[in-house]
Amino acid sequence: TSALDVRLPGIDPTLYLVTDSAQCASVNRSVAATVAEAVAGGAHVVQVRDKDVSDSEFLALTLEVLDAVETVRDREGIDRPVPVFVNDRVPVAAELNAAGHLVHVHVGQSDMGPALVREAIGTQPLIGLSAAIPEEFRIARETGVVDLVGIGPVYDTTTKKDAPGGIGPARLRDLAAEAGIPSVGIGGIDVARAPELRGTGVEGICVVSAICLAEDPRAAARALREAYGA
Ligand code: TZP
Ligand code: MG
Repeated sequence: TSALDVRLPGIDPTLYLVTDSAQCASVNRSVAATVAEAVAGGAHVVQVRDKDVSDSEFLALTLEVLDAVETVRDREGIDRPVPVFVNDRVPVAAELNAAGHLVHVHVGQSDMGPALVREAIGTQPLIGLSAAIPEEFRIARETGVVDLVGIGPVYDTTTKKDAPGGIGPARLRDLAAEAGIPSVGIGGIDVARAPELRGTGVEGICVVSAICLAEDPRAAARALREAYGA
């Protein structure tokens, strides 16, 4: 049994969509509609990320996304679970889970630490963590509570304003090999670059603008999966 099966049972992390509300709005499409189309096209992990709204607005947005995911899974006959992560916002995740939803939590290095997140949300939800250097992976492994790491930025990106420069596919390969936890690459990934990430050892690719800004997010998701070779 691989680390993938243990950490992410039944889940297909090949293509992971992180939402950006402003990018979706700029192409006159809701976040939920973008998610629905992307899931139909093969993005089978979703993260709701919005740094610019209140917790109550974020909660409402996450409920819309959860509903969109379940509706599209039904309609398209997608049997695998499509986990929905929230970025940071641990209290929102705890509230949703207490209400009977299942949402997962992704945190960055300057957010609540994974062990505290685990205490707050219990054993069932998945925990994702952004990591970029071996020391961060070591700590993530030692806590024993991190299910998925996001490695990046792989390429330069303008989506995350404070992001450092891209580490490149070779460095991604080194980090993925050392991670000891299932990983995805994020940052500046598009259809043109996805082929460079084949064989780097990550379980999948994670994108924001390549789907949120796409004219047709379903076609974009399909094209990304194909370009990545999955
Ligand atoms: N974390 C590292 S890079 C990034 C985040 C949230 C943004 C990636 O966005 P894009 O548009 O796929 O480059
Ligand atoms: Mg954060």
